[in-house]
Amino acid sequence: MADYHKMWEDLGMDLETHDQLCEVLPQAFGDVYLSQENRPESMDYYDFVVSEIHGVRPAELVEHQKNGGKVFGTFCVYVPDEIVFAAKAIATGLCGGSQFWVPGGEKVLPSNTCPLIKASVGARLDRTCPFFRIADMYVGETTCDGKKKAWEILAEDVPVHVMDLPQMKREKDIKAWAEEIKDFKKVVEEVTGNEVTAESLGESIKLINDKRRALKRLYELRKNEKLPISGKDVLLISQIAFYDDPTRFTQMTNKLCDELEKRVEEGVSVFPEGTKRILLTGTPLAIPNWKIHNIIETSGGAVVCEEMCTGARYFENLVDETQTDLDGQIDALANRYMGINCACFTPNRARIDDIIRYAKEYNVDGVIDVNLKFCSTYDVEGFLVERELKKAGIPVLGIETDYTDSDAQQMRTRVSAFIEML
Ligand code: BJ8
Repeated sequence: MADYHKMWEDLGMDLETHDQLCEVLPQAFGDVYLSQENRPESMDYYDFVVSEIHGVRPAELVEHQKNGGKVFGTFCVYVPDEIVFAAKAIATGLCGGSQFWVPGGEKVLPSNTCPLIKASVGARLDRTCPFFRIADMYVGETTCDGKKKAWEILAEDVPVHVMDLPQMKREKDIKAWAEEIKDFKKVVEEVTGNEVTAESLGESIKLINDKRRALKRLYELRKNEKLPISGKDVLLISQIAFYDDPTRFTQMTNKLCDELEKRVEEGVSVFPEGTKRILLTGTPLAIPNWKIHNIIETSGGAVVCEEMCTGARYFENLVDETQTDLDGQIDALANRYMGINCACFTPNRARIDDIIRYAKEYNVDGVIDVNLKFCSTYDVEGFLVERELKKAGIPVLGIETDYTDSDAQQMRTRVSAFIEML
């Protein structure tokens, strides 16, 4: 990896602690990823991005700032990146998926807080992630209670704009979300000094839709009986989608899909025959949280679809590209984003319908409902999800976990027993 210490120092990072993270990540990545056999060649690109995760992309963001551009950090798939890109700014995901950042978060948050929130707050306050240092503004949202309160703590250290996400999906809620998007547009315009026009918004709608189309194309390939790519690799791609330059990401993902289509034609599979097909549902798996995929795929299973924010919720449904004026475009954004089915909504039957539909489309043998500890919305919803899946005759296993490895052995035992039973 190239030496980025100067950039990290300029970003005010805690270099000593950060070096510890840089030491463990390549080992973890090697163990989980590079040990796989017969990976598609085009995975080289994503491997490179991960090997330089705190270098290459942060350097591009810093360059963008040097040229007068702004960077917005986001934590949730309801926040419309289109508005940010339409103001010539860059949006980047900021969710933390490593235990490394959790103790930092626990300095200010109760320990019985979801690890995703603790890691995100820890990454900021401990100054150990360049993305968290670079963002000029964080964009929070009123999804779960833990996040809502975490914004107040983060706002003492960095400018935060919070979007008020409705928790129901009535007509008036969709209108309210359109109003929130309008307010967000104003904030972005003020921070960047650039106006969002119908033309620039039209372009960014197309830009982000193209990324969604590429991801959808990738997922379609996983419907094949012979799987041309592992679930682990697709997870990595989904995680990188939140950080990477959207144009380049789309191009590289389409290139990968070309290779995978050839594999499908030639009948190449990365799994032996008889491998059980698993659908994952639940809370997001922020980078570098690869635990559940790794356990499944080294226990006789293959992950073929994720009904998660690091998965189908991120790319399903396009924004209507036919609108030509700002009001129409913002309504189109509100409609598309309010179509996401997060457990913070009530009721949320559409999520269960999605899971059952995916289970059929991807021809799965079983579903694993995997949720982060202390995430009460997904935990409570898990009861309904699991009951409805059983009713539909789909085997399901519920797992609650965090970012530590302390439960890995126990998880492996449960996952293996589940897969054997399928
Ligand atoms: S749309 S899932 S990205 S809120 S932080 S809710 S795990 S207790 S992340 Fe999320 Fe948006 Fe919904 Fe998706 Fe639970 Fe943790 Fe809250 Fe979480």
